[in-house]
Amino acid sequence: ERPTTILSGSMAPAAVPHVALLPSSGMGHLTPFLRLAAALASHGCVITFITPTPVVSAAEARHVEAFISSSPLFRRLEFPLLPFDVSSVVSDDPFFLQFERISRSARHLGPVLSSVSPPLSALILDVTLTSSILPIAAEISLPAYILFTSSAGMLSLCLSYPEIAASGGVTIKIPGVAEDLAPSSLPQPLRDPRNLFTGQFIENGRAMARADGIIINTWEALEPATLAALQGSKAVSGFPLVIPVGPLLAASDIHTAADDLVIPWLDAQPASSVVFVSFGSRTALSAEQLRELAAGLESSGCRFLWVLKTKKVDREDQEGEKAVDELLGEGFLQRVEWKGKVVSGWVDQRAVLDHPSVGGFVSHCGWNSVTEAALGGMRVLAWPRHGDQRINAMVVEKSGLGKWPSLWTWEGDDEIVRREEIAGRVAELMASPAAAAAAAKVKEEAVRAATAGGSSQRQLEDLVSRFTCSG
Ligand code: UDP
Ligand code: G50
Repeated sequence: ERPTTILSGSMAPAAVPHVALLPSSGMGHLTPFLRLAAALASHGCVITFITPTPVVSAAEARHVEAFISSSPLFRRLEFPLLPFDVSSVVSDDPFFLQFERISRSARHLGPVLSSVSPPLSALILDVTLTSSILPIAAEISLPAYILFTSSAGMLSLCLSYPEIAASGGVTIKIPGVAEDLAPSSLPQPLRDPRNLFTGQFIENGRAMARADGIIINTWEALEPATLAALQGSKAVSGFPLVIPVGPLLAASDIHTAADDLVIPWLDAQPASSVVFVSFGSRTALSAEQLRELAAGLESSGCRFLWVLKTKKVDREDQEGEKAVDELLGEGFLQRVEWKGKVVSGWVDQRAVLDHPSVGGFVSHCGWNSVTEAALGGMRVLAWPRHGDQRINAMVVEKSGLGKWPSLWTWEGDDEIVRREEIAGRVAELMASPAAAAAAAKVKEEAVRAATAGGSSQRQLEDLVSRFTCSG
């Protein structure tokens, strides 16, 4: 079958690549897929966006909906999932369970992909689905690319981990990252070999070599040593191509009620005076840690905007003001009213990071947040909490985007980070012109990579031309 043709500006027939995108679950995974879809469409691709249903969070449902209706180049394809008995696996993480549920429904995806019209040129799948979905694409001879949703540092770990686990993990050598990584920087679930995530991670790490390429939302100037190490191993036969296309730019913005509270408040604050505090879409701090953070922000002397999350999945996340006050300490909201804002619910983080009143970012270092901070030129105080975030925090520190107090605890540790520590580090970040200048330099490089002629734009063009050849 031949790809459809259109007449280009020069009247020569050109193939229109038709690409199917398959995200897994969680906003951290959905977001780069939406951004990649927009980037591919701007390079002339038609996109079929596959949604495994039901989705886990309300935010995912909303964002897919808004995205699909934003352009006729985007088509939506629902992939209904088989029922899945969660009692058969070791994990209580709703997102890991969804990775597994999608994987166990994989055999129904082949016929769906074959029936799409016009025929597909390629499939781009989420890294968490690698071992289950690559064989399905291979069966129907469909070129398959992985979208790796985290840093190149984390990709290097993911590719190295099967061997590290097999050898008992005495030294944890991660090419381009660390000669001997501290075990405490590995994602927490990997400590338990029976954990659902651990099995998936090892199988996906092994299977990745069979992909036609690994697309990643990073860029040469942000992770030069790691990308060089990864791309250098192309010499090893069978090692897949690593394609850095970042920073991926926003696809479509969703405006929410929380934004209506936040943006006018920011408008009224002095330039670069506000520290933005957020731990992403799926990280809730313990009640004790929340109180300590509140007290730390209060005594830092800085203005702050804090997105408060008390539950992992947003559908459960609606706290009234009274509950928040009890949680953060009696009278807190009233005392800080003149300089601090606490919001619960979704705020448009990109709009916040681009706001001139915001001068710093306390971040959990989810990879999307790191790339957004880089594009906003926003200095970061890294406070990783879970999973890949310590590896990402190493990138933040090494690139100059921010600082990581590596002794600060994360999920699963007994100790919490005390208010004096938090206050000191926040005040230091906000008072440092050197930190602001270093972050501004990271922004310059990020913008250059994403601009016409930049390294990531060239990678995208190459990728699209590969779709056209193999479609
Ligand atoms: N995000 C947002 N508003 C919120 C929470 C999150 O816009 O209130 C966005 C954030 O900008 C990022 C994504 O959701 O693009 C979260 O992905 P990330 O990788 O930073 O962290 P995760 O949520 O997966 O831990
Ligand atoms: C969630 C998490 C930890 C974590 C990741 C999460 C990653 C890293 C990439 O999404 O994204 C990755 C995840 C799963 C997999 C392979 C690679 O099987 O809590 O590290």
